[in-house]
Amino acid sequence: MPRERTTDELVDGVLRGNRLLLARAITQVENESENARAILSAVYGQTGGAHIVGITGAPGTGKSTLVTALVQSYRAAALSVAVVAVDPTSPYSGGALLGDRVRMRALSGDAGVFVRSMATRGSLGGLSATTSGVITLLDAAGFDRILVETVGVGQAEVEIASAAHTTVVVEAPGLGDEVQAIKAGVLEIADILVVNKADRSGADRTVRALELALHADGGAARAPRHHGRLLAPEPSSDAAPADGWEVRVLKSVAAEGAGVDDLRQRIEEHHDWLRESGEIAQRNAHRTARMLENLIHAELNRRLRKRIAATRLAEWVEAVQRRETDPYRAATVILQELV
Ligand SMILES: Nc1nc2c(ncn2[C@@H]2O[C@H](COP(=O)(O)OP(=O)(O)OP(=O)(O)O)[C@@H](O)[C@H]2O)c(=O)[nH]1
Ligand SMILES: [Mg+2]
Repeated sequence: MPRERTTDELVDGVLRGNRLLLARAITQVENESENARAILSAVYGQTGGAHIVGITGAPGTGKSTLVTALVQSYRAAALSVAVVAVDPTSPYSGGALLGDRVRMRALSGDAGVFVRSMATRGSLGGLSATTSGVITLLDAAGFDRILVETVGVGQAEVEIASAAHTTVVVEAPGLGDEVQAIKAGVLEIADILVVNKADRSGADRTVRALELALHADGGAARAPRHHGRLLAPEPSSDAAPADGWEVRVLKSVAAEGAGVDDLRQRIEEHHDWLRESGEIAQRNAHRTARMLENLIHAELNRRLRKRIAATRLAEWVEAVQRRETDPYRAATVILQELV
């Protein structure tokens, strides 16, 4: 049995980038343990250095393969990188990535790489406080880039965009023919689109369909975006600001490493653009606001659960069943007693 580490030891270990202690601290955050909050609070002052990149998209589009290849590209560029896979269906240690075993083994002894799969989305569901806690730890540990892979199923895509500086949406050939199949929400959150599996037929059609959908709003895609929302109304339809970000559609064959360096470069361009345009401040404000909201929700939920147990909920249920009261009135009365 490894001995329990004190909060101070974990904080110190995280800040020194000690992998073992970092892993322990992450486990504490995942388990929402007693001292998780103290650890996060203590390291938070040392965060802000990492560029956080969300990689999202439909199941099986090749996100994990792409992330693995991206990690190598980052290492070749002498940048350290941490990977968080949220609710992975294909674990990095095996599964669909068996073909990459050799490459991953080459990475596993590398102090500049840290890979963590998270089997939980936290007690609230969604990409909530738990994931941003893990990102906080990795940031504090000094990684230059943090890649967060989530399977895009509606809400998860939007949430990753709130947690990341740059959002990459991964598509694969096969849906390009039907523009209606391209979810509008996906286009709204994407800073960069990638059509992976470009070795398959129909890749160019998918690229064109995406480009068409992107430009369907008369060039609005070139205006500064804040996760889909225009920051300010455009003065005129063809006057995209000089410092606007252009959402481009790239192609890759992640399984062969093709197009991966280009993708990394485009991510780096977005990183630079965020800083040069000042947009980084807005994204960080947005990230912080979401983080605060999530933390408050989580804490409120925890407190309410604890106190609702003491409200003799069963008695209220019976009273409603007997039609002595109704759920609407009951909820109001219970809440009044709680807060
Ligand atoms: N033909 C082809 N296959 C690929 C490519 N990239 C990945 N694959 C394969 O696609 C399958 C799914 O790859 P993953 O990387 O696990 O995809 P994923 O998006 O992470 O999947 P989930 O996490 O389950 O959503 C695997 O069998 C990969 O080998 C590619 O560029 N071309
Ligand atoms: Mg995956």
